[in-house]
Amino acid sequence: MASVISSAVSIPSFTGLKATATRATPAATIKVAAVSPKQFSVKASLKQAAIAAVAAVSTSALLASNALAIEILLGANDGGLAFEPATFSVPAGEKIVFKNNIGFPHNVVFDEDEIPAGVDAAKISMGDDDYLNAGGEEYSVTLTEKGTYSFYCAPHQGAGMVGKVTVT
Ligand SMILES: [Cu+2]
Repeated sequence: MASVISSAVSIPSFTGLKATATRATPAATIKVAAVSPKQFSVKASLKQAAIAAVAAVSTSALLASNALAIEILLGANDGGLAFEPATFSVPAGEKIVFKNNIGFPHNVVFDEDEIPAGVDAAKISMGDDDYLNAGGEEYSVTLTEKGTYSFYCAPHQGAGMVGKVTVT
């Protein structure tokens, strides 16, 4: 009995817990008759706690994978030197993830003259000389002031790699 309880409580992972729960259930069924009702209720509540823990783990994993964020590709899929999409909207506070796709190095620099008043362009931009050099590298920024923001990729601004985000 004790071994069933301790293994059910100290499960390291969701997968491991599922496996243990499968094993523990028949054991509990067999041993119910041998233990007092009081012992059984303690065990049952521990099992319920373990089940609740599983629910909490799977819920947080789900939230992590669905975390509010918009992804902008650096370099269009057709090979163009562009943000994709180049124009988009996000709610204030939603993370914007710029992800290296094609044609890097790229970077993300907000135009200090085309962002809402009071926003510090340096705080939301990569440095002019900071680049995302490898595929899949990301730069994330969260904008909290509503308004429109223009940005560009310093190496490719002349080639038209510019964008605009509206924070709503
Ligand atoms: Cu670029």
